[in-house]
Amino acid sequence: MATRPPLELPCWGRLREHHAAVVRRHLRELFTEDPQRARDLTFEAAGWRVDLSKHRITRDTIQLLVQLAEQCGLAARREAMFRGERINTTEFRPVLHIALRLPRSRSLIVGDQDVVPQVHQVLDRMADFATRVRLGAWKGFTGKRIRNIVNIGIGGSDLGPAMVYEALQFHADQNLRVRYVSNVDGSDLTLALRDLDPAATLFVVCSKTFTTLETMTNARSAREWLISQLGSESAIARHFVAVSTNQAAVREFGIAPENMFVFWDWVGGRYSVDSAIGLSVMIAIGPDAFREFLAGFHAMDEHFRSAPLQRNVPVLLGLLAVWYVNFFGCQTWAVVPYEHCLRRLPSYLQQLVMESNGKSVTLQGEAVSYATAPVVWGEPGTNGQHSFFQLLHQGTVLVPCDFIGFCEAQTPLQHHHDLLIANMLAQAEALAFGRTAEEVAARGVTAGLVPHRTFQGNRPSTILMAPKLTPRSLGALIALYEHAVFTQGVIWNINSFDQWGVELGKELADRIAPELGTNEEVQHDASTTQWILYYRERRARDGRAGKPPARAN
Ligand code: G6Q
Repeated sequence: MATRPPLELPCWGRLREHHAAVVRRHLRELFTEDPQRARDLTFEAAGWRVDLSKHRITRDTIQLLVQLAEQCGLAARREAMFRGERINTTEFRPVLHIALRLPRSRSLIVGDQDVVPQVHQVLDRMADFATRVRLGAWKGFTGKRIRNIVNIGIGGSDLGPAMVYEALQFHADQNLRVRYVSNVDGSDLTLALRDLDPAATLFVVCSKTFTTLETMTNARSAREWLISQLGSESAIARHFVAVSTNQAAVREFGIAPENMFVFWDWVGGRYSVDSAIGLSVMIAIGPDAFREFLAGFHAMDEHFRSAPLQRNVPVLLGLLAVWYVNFFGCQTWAVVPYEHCLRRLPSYLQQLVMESNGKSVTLQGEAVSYATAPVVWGEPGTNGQHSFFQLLHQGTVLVPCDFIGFCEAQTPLQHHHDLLIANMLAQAEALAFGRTAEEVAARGVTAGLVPHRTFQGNRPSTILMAPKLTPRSLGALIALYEHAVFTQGVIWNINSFDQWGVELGKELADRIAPELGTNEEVQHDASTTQWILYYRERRARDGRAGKPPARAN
């Protein structure tokens, strides 16, 4: 475990000096000087081929970054995670999403218990339930077959399954409609339900704590909708299942233990799509495909645990973020999947990276003196090319990009796929090599326009490709990012597994919610008070002063 801030480690200084030299180099030169560069800086892991050659690095950079990882104790911290030590030190918990994808034959003893049989027991129950829903053996209250699945959850209990469901649409049962409701904004639930037949609708309420304001509010409104439509409280048993760690709260909500799927406090919300939180995905794609999804994660876990650091793809991706954030001063990172079905991946990774590593206090509780997680953002290609790529190519900020693509199309429209991949490769090429003023002029561009049409290049990107978007390749991709995030957290000496930064806003919302529906005096800052009074007045004037909003818990 790093006991010294990374800045005080010997190789941080060496990286600084090295950066001063590298920053003056252009990717054009680096490629010209080193004909093996593309081959040698392309790595393989769990079915993914990852090209780092268009990064502003040399072989020395990799060596120095790997030394940094060694000096920060990455290998020991990684082992501590895989062994189930309580590395989430502010919540006193192990971090064991890797256990969720261990094969049945393995064991992992935490405390005095082997967690692997527990994981597989839940997976088996999920598989049994998912199969019954898929085959129509699980019927609604009126005897109708379930056709609609509505997942209610937020944050880690929504983004994972929602992203994966969209990603695996071509693997999903087309007779099922699967929707995700997360926002406490009533529009979300209303729009999700307005064309659904309640008698054919199953709600999967996902909440680790089963106390989250948004999820419980949506779940209660969904329950009211169902009861009012089907005319009986008894309908709940056939139309609601829960995924949670909080058995008591699930029972209190009215969902019987046999309709509940558990997971454990050692699974962080944003690391939970491979737990029972993925139930809606399993119903959509089937248990076998879901097990393939887990196998993909596991293959990447094995690579992360055993590959030498200098060829360890998640480690290298994690270290590259450190390189750009701490040495180049990059503040953002773009993720651009060239695959329509991965359109929610940027949002998913936003949470994974920013909630995990958006921290400014070290594990020891001291303020960090260096930058941590970048802002992650992105949109699918090619759409992004027609909006923000201008800035990527000619703007004043340096934004490293991850381009993600697949060799095989998911549809018979092969020419679309060729165009898609051509665009991905073209963007990476254009970013890296640009077009010089001389090249522009040589193309006959008038002198006045030359500066406008010049591309500096030297803008870094990673190309990640797998043969096809499958449950397996998707699982491996998610695990790749999970472990890259882990690596960054180790270097930055922060706890990647808590999220105290979301608490204050929740607490204040809990206080403000009932204040909106009363006339009592409120005590906030002048601005917040002014808005509460303004909203109250409008609410009363427009005759919307119904019952005051309930407290979250
Ligand atoms: C993820 C976070 C957060 C969490 C949501 C939902 O790592 O902890 O996004 O998943 O706040 O929490 P519940 O699952 O408890 O409703």
